[in-house]
Amino acid sequence: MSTYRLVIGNMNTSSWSLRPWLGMKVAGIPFHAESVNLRAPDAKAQILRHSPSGKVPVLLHHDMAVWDSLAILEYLAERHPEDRLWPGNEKARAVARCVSAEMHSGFATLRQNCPMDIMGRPENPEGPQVAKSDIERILSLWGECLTQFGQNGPFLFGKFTIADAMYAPVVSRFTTYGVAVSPEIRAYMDAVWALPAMQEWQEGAKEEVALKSQ
Ligand SMILES: N[C@@H](CCC(=O)N[C@@H](CS)C(=O)NCC(=O)O)C(=O)O
Repeated sequence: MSTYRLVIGNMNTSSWSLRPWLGMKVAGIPFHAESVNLRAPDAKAQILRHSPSGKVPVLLHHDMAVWDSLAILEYLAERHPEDRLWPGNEKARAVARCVSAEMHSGFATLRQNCPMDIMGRPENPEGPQVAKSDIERILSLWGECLTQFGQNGPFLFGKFTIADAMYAPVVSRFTTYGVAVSPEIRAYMDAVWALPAMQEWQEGAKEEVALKSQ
């Protein structure tokens, strides 16, 4: 039985939850997912039972809680070195950490104006225009990673890594908001979107939205 419990938010909208969930699924690390409906009146109290920050995702493992998406992925990369969650090459690994940290701490304009909504369509069609400079920076860094490090597979560093998990919600946003991209970037986004784990997350989002409308 899995010893990991991952507490996540709504699959349709919780972009931070998608990151470790996808990383663990793609790496094949078994875990039990528990979700909190972030719109429930007692959501905060439910989350605080597990996560000292009052936010999801949180990974529960034995007697400890790891309560931040990137920290969870780092914790798993250390515990499962055989899964190579970071690139093996030192230079590629440093760049993968930079782009992951840049996503983690930045792009606030994109996050505010183009929130992840897998099943929805933008309420704010101006969002991509407002977030133009964040979008341009992401497209540029994706292009650089793919050109420099992406020779051995369809992902930013060839094989799927934490960097792809960190940007998966952006792939969703660019898809649903209809951001125009080059064929090279389109191929990258298609590879992320087509991952069986990404399909599973989308199915979960679909079921969640269908239940809400009943
Ligand atoms: N830096 C955190 C951010 C987590 C975060 O903002 N989570 C949102 C959901 S996507 C949340 O828990 N919101 C509930 C709240 O703030 O009450 C991480 O990477 O895990």
